[in-house]
Amino acid sequence: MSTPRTAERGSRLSSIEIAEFVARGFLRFDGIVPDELNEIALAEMRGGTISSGDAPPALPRDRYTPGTALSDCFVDSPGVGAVLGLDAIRAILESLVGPRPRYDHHAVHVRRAGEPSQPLHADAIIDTRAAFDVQLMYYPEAVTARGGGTLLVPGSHFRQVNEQDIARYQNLAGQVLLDCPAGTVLALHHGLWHCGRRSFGDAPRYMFKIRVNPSVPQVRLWDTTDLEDPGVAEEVRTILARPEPWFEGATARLEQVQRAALFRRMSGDSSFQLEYWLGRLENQAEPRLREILP
Ligand SMILES: O=C(O)CCC(=O)C(=O)O
Repeated sequence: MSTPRTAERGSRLSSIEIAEFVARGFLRFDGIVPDELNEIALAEMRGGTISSGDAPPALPRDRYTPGTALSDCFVDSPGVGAVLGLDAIRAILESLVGPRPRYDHHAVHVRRAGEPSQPLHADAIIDTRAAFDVQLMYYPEAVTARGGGTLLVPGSHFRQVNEQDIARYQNLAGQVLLDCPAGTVLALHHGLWHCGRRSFGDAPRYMFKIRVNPSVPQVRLWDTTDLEDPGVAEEVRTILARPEPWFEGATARLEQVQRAALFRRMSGDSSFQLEYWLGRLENQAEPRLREILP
């Protein structure tokens, strides 16, 4: 998986990174959070000052109403709150969901030693919106694939499912089992299939997850200046057309249509498509037929 660089400087994402997000449904930022913050955030998670939004809150401040401005959440937290306030993290969110994202929910996911695998799932229910939410997954400690690394199925985000309806799938070609340094953050499209995998480690693994909603139309929110470069525009198309190993032959076209439609919405380029897959679906013969029929 690539490690995008632009957000690490606190600047908005590039078109290549957005194309990766559209195609694969997630971006990965290795070690983007500095060690000092990782230590404080880990202590908050271990100590329960940052707890799961679903569980009785350790502190009243650790529960927020969905729709609250993210900037009003975790303001007293020197760990997780400071992570969310990092320029790099704000730049990622700004590029994907825009300024002033809204809090949806959060959870601290702990994978205990020997804990079996979670069923494969997508969060929430079948969601047919054109807008998308982003889920950040933040790992304050290094994670190994065998030590409870999260499993992701790249490119699965357009396969809209109801939560654990996909639980019967154990392994898919091209799946990613996370293995990452401390301070890594993933940014996921809300539809991405994932699960906490069995932990063969001997210590609990902590991960802070937060879902945010956009408060503006998700159009040209990233640094789009590079789209003027024909080389970048070509690379974007290549990424959007690239199949994942679990696509079966011509099935790839189904994903390409969805990717083209999402990139079209996000770029504001109403003529964008990959080959003619989207255009053919949009072709309305009736007006032309009316011209030639009596
Ligand atoms: O613990 C993990 O690695 C993933 C957990 C998760 O994201 C979930 O339960 O929705």
